Amino acid sequence: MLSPNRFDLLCTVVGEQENDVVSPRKGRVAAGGVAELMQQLKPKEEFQLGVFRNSSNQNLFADRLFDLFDAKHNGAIEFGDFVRSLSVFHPGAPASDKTEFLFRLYDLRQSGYISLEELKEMLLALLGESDLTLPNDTVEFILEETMMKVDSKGDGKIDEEEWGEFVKNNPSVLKNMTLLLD
Ligand SMILES: [Ca+2]
Ligand SMILES: [Ca+2]
Repeated sequence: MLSPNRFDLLCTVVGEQENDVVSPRKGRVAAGGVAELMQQLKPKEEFQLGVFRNSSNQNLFADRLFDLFDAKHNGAIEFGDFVRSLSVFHPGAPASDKTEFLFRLYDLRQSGYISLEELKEMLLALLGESDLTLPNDTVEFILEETMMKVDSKGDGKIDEEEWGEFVKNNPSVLKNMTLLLD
């Protein structure tokens, strides 16, 4: 089950690194919390998590990210798991790891494939991130185009193999999967 405040939990690891398990705290933490967190962990370097540009529309990503980071699925992220999960965002992490991580991120309902509906939710979340407003039919057009491009087997959903092919041909998709050093 996803909980809307799970990202807050994730961010509480700041300043609690000596504790093994992340504990809840009050108030919302901006998606940029991960960036802040990285600054805490590596004070000399400024990290930015490309997925999260602003704080208002991150819930979808945040919930799903929490789930992916929560290796033991016990509603808490242990510090070691957290660091291991974050390593996939390292610029030097293998593209195949990033590709797989993104697939799992987009497969919101963990059905093993990305449906048109999931694609839409992600697109709308991304548009929200960038404060871009598009008319509905433009959104539908982008979705259909994307699905057509990625869904090489033509069954209306994206499996992991199709996703891998698509990313290989469109490496810019992984752009958001790298922590940018300023
Ligand atoms: Ca799915
Ligand atoms: Ca397909």
